[in-house]
Amino acid sequence: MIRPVPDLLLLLPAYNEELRIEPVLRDYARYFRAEYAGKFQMVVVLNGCVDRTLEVVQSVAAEYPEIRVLDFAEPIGKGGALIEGLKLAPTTDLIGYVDADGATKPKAFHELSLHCERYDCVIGSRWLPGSILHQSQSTQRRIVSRGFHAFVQFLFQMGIKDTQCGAKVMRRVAVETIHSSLRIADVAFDINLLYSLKRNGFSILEHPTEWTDQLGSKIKFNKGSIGIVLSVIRLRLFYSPFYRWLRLFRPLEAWIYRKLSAPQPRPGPSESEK
Ligand SMILES: Nc1nc2c(ncn2[C@@H]2O[C@H](COP(=O)(O)OP(=O)(O)O)[C@@H](O)[C@H]2O)c(=O)[nH]1
Ligand SMILES: [Mg+2]
Repeated sequence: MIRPVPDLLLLLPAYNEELRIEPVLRDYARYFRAEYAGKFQMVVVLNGCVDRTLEVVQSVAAEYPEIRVLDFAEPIGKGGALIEGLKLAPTTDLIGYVDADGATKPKAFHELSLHCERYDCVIGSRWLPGSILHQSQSTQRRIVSRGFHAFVQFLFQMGIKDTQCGAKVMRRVAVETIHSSLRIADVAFDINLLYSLKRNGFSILEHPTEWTDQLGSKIKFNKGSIGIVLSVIRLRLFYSPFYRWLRLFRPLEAWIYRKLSAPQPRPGPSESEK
């Protein structure tokens, strides 16, 4: 049962964000203190930062007890960081994530969370009528992004226009149910998450959101984006009836991933299911 005002836990995956994260943490903490009657917590999930992000987050957290930090040494990528953060689902009612660069403002995230009253998962969308996009992406990035979504739609048929928006929020039970099937650490993590939710019968609302493109992307498109395309194909194969016949090719798969320097999640229960 969700309380009248559910507990809300927000994850912020962050990699070398010393220059962008401080105002974002302050904005969120102040906004939710003023506007949210339930318990609100923020957990910043770092891995392998080579700048002062950890110190910056710790100094803001000293002022705002609702902020905590998790720091992993391994190069687990944004997806790997979120897989770790989502393990906190049992400690809250709703759990979500946003980018640490302030692309999603606190009010926009709050609005998404309100729809969890009726849906198991609510995702921000930059491609639905009603969405507001500030400082639009370059034409080249837009084309790549739309091409990628057409490819994802072709393979997974989820009918979701924007799988990659960095703002998503879910009910605890949905995350607890699907957590063991999260295995993709790179940018295809979001597709892994959404497809697992759909397969398990959870409802997903794609809701128009306000998004501000920020300069200074930290996402590494390893070796000409081949990594992410392979991840998407691998994910599709995983859910296909042929997957167990492909066991023979696992060493080849591991070799390709090493060559592409693609991030891998931390080993955990999900690994044993592979
Ligand atoms: N923990 C962690 N966070 C990451 C990693 N790579 C990117 N991020 C975070 O993921 C979010 C999205 O990255 P961003 O650079 O804004 O990507 P873009 O705007 O989509 O190109 C930001 O909060 C980044 O700091 C990573 O390897 N580990
Ligand atoms: Mg960004």
